[in-house]
Amino acid sequence: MCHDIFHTMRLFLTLIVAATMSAQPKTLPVAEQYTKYEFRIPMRDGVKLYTAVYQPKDASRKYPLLLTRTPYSCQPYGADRYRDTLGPSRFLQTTGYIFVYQDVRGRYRSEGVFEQVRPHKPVKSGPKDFDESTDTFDTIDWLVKNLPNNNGRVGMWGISYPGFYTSMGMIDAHPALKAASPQAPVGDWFIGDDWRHNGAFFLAHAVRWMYSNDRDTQADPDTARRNPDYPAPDGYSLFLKMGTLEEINEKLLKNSVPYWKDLVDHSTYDAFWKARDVRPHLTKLKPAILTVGGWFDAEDLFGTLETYKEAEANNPGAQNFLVMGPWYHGQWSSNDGAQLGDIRFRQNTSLWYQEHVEKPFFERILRDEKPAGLAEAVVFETGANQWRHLDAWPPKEVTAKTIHLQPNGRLGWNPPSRGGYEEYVSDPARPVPSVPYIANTMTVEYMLDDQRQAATRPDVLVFSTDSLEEDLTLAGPLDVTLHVSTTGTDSDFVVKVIDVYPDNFPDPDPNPKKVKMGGYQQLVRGEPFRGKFRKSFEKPEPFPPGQMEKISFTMPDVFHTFRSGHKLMVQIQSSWFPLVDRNPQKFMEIGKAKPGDFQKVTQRIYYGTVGGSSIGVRVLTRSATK
Ligand code: PG9
Repeated sequence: MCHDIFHTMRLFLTLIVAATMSAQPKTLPVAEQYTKYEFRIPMRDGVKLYTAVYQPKDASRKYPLLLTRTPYSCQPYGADRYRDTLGPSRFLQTTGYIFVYQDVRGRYRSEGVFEQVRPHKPVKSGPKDFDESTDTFDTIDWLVKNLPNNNGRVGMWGISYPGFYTSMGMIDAHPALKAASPQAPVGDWFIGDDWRHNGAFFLAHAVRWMYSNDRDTQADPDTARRNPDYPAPDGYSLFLKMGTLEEINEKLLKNSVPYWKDLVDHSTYDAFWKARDVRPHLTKLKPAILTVGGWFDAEDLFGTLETYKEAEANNPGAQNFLVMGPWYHGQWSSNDGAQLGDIRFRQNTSLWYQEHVEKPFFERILRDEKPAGLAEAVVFETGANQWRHLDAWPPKEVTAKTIHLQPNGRLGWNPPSRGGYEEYVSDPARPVPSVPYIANTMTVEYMLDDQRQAATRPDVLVFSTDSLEEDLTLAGPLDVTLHVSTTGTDSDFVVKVIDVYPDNFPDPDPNPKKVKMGGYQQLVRGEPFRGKFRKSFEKPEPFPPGQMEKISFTMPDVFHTFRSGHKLMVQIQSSWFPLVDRNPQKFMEIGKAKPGDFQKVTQRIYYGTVGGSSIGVRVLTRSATK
């Protein structure tokens, strides 16, 4: 009965939302509303940074500033050449801000030397010592002292790499920086962001990004995004044929990308990665913070959640907010957010966020000088397709429960009464494809793609519940415990949590891709773990062949409702290619592996009362959802 009322309310709410679908506001062409100026702003060591300023033409009032610092170029260059749009959304563009874009040190038109994710220096060696935090400070100081009609209040925003620069700007911030919105910021590159997840190397992403971005942009100022010269559209066979990381570097990147070597050579969690871990520096933060990210962000989901979490833990009483939508990397600023891959959200989630969360955040703090007036966490509940306004993330109203692997491919809330294992052969010559279609880069939708093809493979273990009798909402991180053995000395273990749609689930209408949604296996969360790091990310250890070993790791938070009639499925496999590089399954420096090092092994995944395998989840109690 209770469930029925909830269902009816949900329907009613959905109708209201549909009736008030957010739409883009009308904007004037940028050059009609703004005048562009270019400056070279001096930093404390004398280096000058190129800065483009778009100043509202209407000089009858004062405006706050919105600053973005980027390594990707402030194009177009030239005082008479204007960007097509300004700021993170048209809602802010029409409202009127002084929009500022800056090339970071060493990129494009800025002087100095660039360093990828320049480590923060908590202690400076002298008054001229700099990092990204001081470059932001010096820039803001110059802007508020020199730009006419500014109201002395600055906001900062940036998506992805610019999100990292926003995080850096929040540290030891200039007093004029009142509001900061790191969006998809990097947190830690070995544990969960772009390049490595639990030590496993994100091959397809690294190849594409490195080629496009790791070059001397001062000498070669071309701002166009490039792709490596992929000789074939099918990344699976292309990368497989190339075989080793050395070959891929040679053939695709032509040995031309210095940063590739850093990524591959730093194969453990060493000083290189630790110096780039943003999290320890997120203390004593003064600006109000709005961290924004997507549940299906293939690049920086980890960094987003960790940035919010660290800012919350280390800065009691700070205005610190989290927004998580059903988005790919940056989708909240690039399209209406009504759909991702085959999954539809039944509303314009991006536009709604821009209008009802992002704009009020900056407006209230920078113009009205009021608290942001937002819920602590504005989070989209996937599966149920609703925004929720919560007073904590993860929500307080959760019950910790454990989903256990059981015999005969079953999942249950209790450990099985008898122990045992499931077995598969992992063959690096036939790795499990990471997507069920042809692609040579990491695709934006891989994190919610259909897993039906993977489920048919003999090297993918499948465990599932029965059809659920009522909705099940998971809110928070997923804690994986596996007991495994391998006949090799190293191996990856990929764990995927999947929402299985009922067989009679309707297809979309229109249905241009002719997708069949009945029985769809939507990935909700999946992560690889490189087995040699099971005891330490700093000191990898070989597996003793054939011996049971424990692996435990945490997968980034989800907020997903498995609707009644759906099933919860877990798939386990030892490759995910070419998303993740192939593990030779032999304990060694994988960057130096030769074709003959890759070996077939037999894996066992154990279930049981002791030494079983399970996923720890937080189940939301219904009264929590408003
Ligand atoms: N996620 C990408 C990135 C961030 C930081 C460093 C390097 C890459 C990006 O899209 O910018």
